[in-house]
Amino acid sequence: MHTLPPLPFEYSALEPHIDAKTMEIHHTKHHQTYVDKLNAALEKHADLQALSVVELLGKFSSLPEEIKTAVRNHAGGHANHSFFWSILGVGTTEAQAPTLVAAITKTFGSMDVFKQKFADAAAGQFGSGWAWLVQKADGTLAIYSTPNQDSPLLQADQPIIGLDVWEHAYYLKYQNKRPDYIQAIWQVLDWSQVEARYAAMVQ
Ligand code: MN3
Repeated sequence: MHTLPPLPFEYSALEPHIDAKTMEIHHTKHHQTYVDKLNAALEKHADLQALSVVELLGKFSSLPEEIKTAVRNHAGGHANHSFFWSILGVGTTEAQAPTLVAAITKTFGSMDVFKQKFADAAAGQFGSGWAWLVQKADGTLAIYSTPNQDSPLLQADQPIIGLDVWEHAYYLKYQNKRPDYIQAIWQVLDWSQVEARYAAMVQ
């Protein structure tokens, strides 16, 4: 059975950038629902129940047709949210991500250009979805958005930074002002965590 991972911080930890009520509902209601629906989808597939969501998404094309949509949405939702919580936190700076900042600067020209391209991807995602910085299989970095709960793992890309742009992630505080919420990510990103992820990828 898949279970809801505890948040690595208090619901209020990201105030005022992301409010406690949003974090509580997002974690205990939205994320929990993906976990529950994934477990329901795997009920009749005992051979798949021991796989992690990363493993499930990694072998997506070989999964039984009747559970593909549920895995795409709910293993995707579970993986995306678990990832998202893990890279959030206050009190770090870009200086704590030297390997990643060097790679971003080399790829996109500067951190400012990178942040603008990431914001453009997040703002440009029509309807619900996510914005991502990923490492592709060839080792290059890329920015894109995905609809719904589609995970970069579906195309064998490794997420480094992700931002949930579903309205449930920001509507209580930001209402229709998605661009303001997008800018808040730079106040609540745990650079030491994303550095650790990226450093492990490029070793
Ligand atoms: Mn969400």
